Amino acid sequence: MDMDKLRSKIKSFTLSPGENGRQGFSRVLIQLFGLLGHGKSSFINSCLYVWEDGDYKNWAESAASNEGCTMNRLAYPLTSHLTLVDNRGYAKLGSYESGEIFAQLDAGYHPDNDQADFFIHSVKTGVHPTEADEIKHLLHTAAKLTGIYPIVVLTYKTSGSLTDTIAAFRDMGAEKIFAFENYTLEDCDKTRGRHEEVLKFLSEVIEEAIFQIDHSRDPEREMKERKQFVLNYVHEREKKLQEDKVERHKVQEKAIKVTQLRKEEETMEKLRKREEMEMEEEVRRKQEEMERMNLVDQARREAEIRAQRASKDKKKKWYGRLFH
Ligand SMILES: Nc1nc2c(ncn2[C@@H]2O[C@H](COP(=O)(O)OP(=O)(O)O)[C@@H](O)[C@H]2O)c(=O)[nH]1
Ligand SMILES: [Mg+2]
Repeated sequence: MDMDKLRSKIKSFTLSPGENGRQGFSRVLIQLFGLLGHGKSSFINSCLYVWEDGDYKNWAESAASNEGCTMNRLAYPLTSHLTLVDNRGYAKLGSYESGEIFAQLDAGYHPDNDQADFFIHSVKTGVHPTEADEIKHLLHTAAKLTGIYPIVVLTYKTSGSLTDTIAAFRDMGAEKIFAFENYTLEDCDKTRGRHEEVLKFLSEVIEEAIFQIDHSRDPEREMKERKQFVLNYVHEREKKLQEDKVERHKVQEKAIKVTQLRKEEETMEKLRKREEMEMEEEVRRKQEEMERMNLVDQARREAEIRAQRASKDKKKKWYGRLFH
């Protein structure tokens, strides 16, 4: 389909042919979730830029630093039936963040609320293996929650290994993967490839939305199930956080006890060593004392012998003189 046809398809997209046609849904929200700085706002800018086909503007306030990044959800209507939503970005992806995402997705669900939410996971090309598990969990849960298989938007198309990233997301079960080099303030020269890719993405969302809404059987029941799911998820997450806290506390206490025990052992060892040294000192002193006494004894005996000898000599001299 050429670009003009794609444009008119998006422009003429509507969901409510009758009172309860399309199950009462008339608007589609394209909700972007993902980590901070992964290009969600720039992607919205790219969509608006392509759609308006005028000058590039920083509508969604894309920012190079975290400070300027999107902190809450803001809606950007594209047509009266198609709205892009920039959600708060996350610094990391864990069960806490996933829980928030599910709660935000759920907040939009209501049969009286005429909108159908679309979960779009926006991620920089090049997924780190450690992130893969949490992303997989997020995609699967979002699919269960929305009844729509998440669409993955890869940004920074030319900066990472695109084939590997696409393969990784296919492994995670993502059906629709779009790769973009976003238009940014620094790089906004219109290219046919980028314009076409954005229009294809929007057209695909429309197709998917029509299919899903037509095939959802009982929106009232599904809504209840989703609400229940989010409640359970949040409850389980809180429980897990609490358990982790208790576990951390136990580990800390154990570490403190081990340190105390080690200190006590060290003190005992020092005491034992000191006693040993004192005993050795005592033995040494006693030996010296004995040696000293032996020497005194010896000297005394030698003096006696000398005295005896002297007295014998004296006697000899005396007898000698007497009998001469
Ligand atoms: N090279 C390149 N830069 C991008 C791309 N997408 C976003 N950026 C830049 O990355 C930074 C963060 O983008 P931003 O859209 O604010 O991310 P967000 O936090 O997910 O909304 C900005 O400086 C953008 O100009 C892309 O596809 N390619
Ligand atoms: Mg942003």
